Amino acid sequence: MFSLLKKRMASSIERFGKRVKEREISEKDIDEFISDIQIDLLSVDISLEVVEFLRQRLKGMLVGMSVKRSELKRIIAKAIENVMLEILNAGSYEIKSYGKGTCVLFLGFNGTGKTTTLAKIGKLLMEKGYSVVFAAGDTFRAASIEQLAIHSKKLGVKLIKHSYGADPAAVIFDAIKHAKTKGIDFVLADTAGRSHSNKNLMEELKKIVRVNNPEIKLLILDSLSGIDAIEQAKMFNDTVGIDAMIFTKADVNEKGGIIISVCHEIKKPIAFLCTGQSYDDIKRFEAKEFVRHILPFQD
Ligand SMILES: Nc1nc2c(ncn2[C@@H]2O[C@H](COP(=O)(O)OP(=O)(O)O)[C@@H](O)[C@H]2O)c(=O)[nH]1
Ligand SMILES: [Mg+2]
Repeated sequence: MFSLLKKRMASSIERFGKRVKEREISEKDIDEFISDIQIDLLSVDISLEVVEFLRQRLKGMLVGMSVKRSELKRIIAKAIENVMLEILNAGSYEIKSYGKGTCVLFLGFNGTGKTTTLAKIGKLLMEKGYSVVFAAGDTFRAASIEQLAIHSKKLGVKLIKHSYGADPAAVIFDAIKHAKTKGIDFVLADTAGRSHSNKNLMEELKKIVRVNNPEIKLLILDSLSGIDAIEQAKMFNDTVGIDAMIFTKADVNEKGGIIISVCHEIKKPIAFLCTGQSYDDIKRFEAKEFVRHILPFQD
C-alpha cells in the first residue's frame, strides 16, 4: 500500500544532499530539488498545485539555513513531512451520534465502494455498542437493493427499502422515522453513484439532503481513480457540502498521493482508509502514520 513515492523520492533526497554546494540552502537548491522530484510526485497522483505549494513552503522553511552536509537529507525529509502534515491538517474524523436516528449519508461516483463501506461502518458502530438501520437509497442501479440486503442479513441489521425507481429521499425519510420510533442510533443511508453529467441525479441528491437534513455526509472516493478524485470531491462538496472523506481500495494502490491532493483542494478530514473487501478491512486515518508511510527517511 502506498509504497511507490517512498522508493522514488529516496534517490531525489540523496541527490539533494549531494547537490547543495554552499553551506546555506539557496532558492536555486529548492527549485532544482523540485524539478528533480516533480515527475515522481505527479506520478503518484500528487497534483501540480501541491507541488507548487511544496516549493513555496520549502523555500520559506529552508532558504538561508546553514546546514551541515551530513544533516541535509534529514532536514529536507523532515520539511517535506511537515508540509504534508500541514495539508492533512483537517485531521482525522470520528463518526459521532447526534441522538437517535442520526443519519449518515454515503455519497460518491459509481463503484467507489459506497455500499461496501456502509456495511463496514455498520459493523464498526455495532461493535461500539450502537444500533443501526440501513436505508436502501440507491433505487437506481440494478441489484443495488439486493446487495445491501445481503449485508443487512449477514450483519443482522434491519433494511428499510422501497422498490427500484422509488424516490430515495422518501426511503431515507422512512428509515429515519423508523429509527426515531424504535430508538435506533444510526441510519446508514446508501445512495446511487452519480457524476456531474447526471444532472437529474445531482438534483435528486440535493433533494435527499433538503428533505432529510442528514447529520453526516461521507464522501467515498476510490483511491485508484487518480486525480479524477479531486474533481469528484469538489463537485460533491460544492453541491451538498461534505463532512469527511473515505478512501477505498488502498490495498491495491501503490500511489496514495491523491489523498494529499484532495485534502489540499477541499480541506476536509479523512475518516477512514478501506483496505479490502471484507468487513474488517477498514481503519481510521491517521495523518502522521500515513505521511511516514509514504515518505522516505522518517525516523
Ligand atoms: N480491493 C478493494 N475493493 C473494494 C474496496 N471497497 C470496495 N471494494 C470493491 O469495489 C466494488 C464496488 O463496491 P460497491 O460497494 O458496490 O461500490 P458502490 O457502487 O460505490 O456502492 C466491489 O467489488 C467491492 O467489493 C476496498 O477497500 N478494497
Ligand atoms: Mg452501491
